[in-house]
Amino acid sequence: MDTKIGAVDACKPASNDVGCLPSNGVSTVHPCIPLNSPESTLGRHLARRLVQVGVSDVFSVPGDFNLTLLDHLIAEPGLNLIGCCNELNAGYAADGYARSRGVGACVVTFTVGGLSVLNAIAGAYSENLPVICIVGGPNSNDYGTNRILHHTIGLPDFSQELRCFQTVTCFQAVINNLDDAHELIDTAISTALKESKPVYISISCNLPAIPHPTFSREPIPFSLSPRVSNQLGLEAAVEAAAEFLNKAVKPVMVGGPKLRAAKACESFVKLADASGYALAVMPSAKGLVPEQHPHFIGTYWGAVSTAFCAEIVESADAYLFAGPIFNDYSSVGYSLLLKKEKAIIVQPDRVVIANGPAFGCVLMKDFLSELAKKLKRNTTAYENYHRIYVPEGHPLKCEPKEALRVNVLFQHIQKMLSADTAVIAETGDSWFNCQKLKLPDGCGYEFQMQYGSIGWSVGATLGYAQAVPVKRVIACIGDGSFQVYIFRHTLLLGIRNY
Ligand SMILES: Cc1ncc(C[n+]2csc(CCOP(=O)(O)OP(=O)(O)O)c2C)c(N)n1
Repeated sequence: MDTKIGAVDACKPASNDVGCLPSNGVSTVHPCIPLNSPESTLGRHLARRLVQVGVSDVFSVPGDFNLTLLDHLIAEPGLNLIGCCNELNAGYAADGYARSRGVGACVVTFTVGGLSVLNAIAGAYSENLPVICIVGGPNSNDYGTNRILHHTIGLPDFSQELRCFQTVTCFQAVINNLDDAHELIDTAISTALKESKPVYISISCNLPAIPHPTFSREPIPFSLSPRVSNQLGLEAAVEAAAEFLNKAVKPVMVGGPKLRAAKACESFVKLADASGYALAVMPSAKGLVPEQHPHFIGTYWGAVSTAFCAEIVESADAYLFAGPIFNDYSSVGYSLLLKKEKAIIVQPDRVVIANGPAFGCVLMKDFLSELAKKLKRNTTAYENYHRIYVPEGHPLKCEPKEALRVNVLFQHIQKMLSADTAVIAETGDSWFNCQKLKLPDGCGYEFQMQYGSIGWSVGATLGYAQAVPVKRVIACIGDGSFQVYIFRHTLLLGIRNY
């Protein structure tokens, strides 16, 4: 019998398909079928769907298992394929892209690519970013055959990559059958958008070009049913919160990093406008709360807050935190002087009032908007801040021939900032230096405070800049973190030259 095992090249000239079986194989659909109906294919469907949800750039690294898929993505006029030198960079670029566009995508190859992009996907999970991670997977005919594939650790087990992604994505679609491919792709994409988390889509390498009736027409435009609050829960939560806050003498409000995933930045500002409350931001939410707001009192970060901010927040008799994450960093080693009985904690779909009631199925943006209508105006906390605030001294000027100091450098960076710029701050000293920048209205600000993976910012800068070409992106990166990128970059260039 002429069965070739792992015949990667067997049908390459005809179809570009990887690892496809010779004609005597067990396949029910011949993987090398001519592409006679390019419109009705899985590859085309995925390409159209990406465009429909707002992805116009896909970050990718080619490999044996995704070549046919990439051909279909390239063929889509609305998609721009950006080749990256390494999967980790592609994942970071998709992360940066999602921060600006609301969704990002990357395409890598089976296991060698998948395990390489995994760290970036974990980072996107920690930052609540919908990144669609697409992996070219094993030939559908190889499932269940006990074959060993290249680019794996050499065991006849195709689930290793999937198992790794299960812990860092909110949905996994393994597409090795055309019958349910349409449904799985749509479910994966909508879950990413609904949950604001990354998803994993593995597509068998032999399937993207095969016509199938489920793709026989232009996809119905993508639509997501909006999430809605439980109306009774919303009313009860607003009533309880208004009662709690209206009897406070000097209430404040503090924005947290989940404001973005909850799509509640605007309603948070509206609440500040209506209530007159002093407005602070957690360090991890820098860029999500307007620092030029008339009631802005700075960054609340416990003992390392900006001047006079902690005094006002911690002495308030009521504080509303919208979307906080209290981890070891943002809580300065769990040393915040906050009391649960004084706090209203608003999460993307839940409100907890002091030690008392919790209200589920209440969306943050609905809650903040409704609460704005019920609060008595109270500017006491802001007035107290204004009374004690002493403007910061200006950093010393640089003497002629003096070595450049970081504070002088950042004085220059500060002057470059406007609504037409965005700052990307890498983990390390850049985090702390960039925290001190005063962001003008409309100036973007991105960093990875929860995951803190060095090297993230270079890829993320590529993705962010690609998503908003009109903005000038200023990336602040320590040399150590930059070397992580350089190493990944030059290593590959070296191999290419060789
Ligand atoms: C992937 C990863 N590995 C290790 C670390 C731990 N770490 C945090 S900062 C840092 C050094 C960064 O050096 P540099 O970029 O020069 O930062 P700076 O000196 O500006 O703080 C390391 C290794 C990390 N955050 N992420």
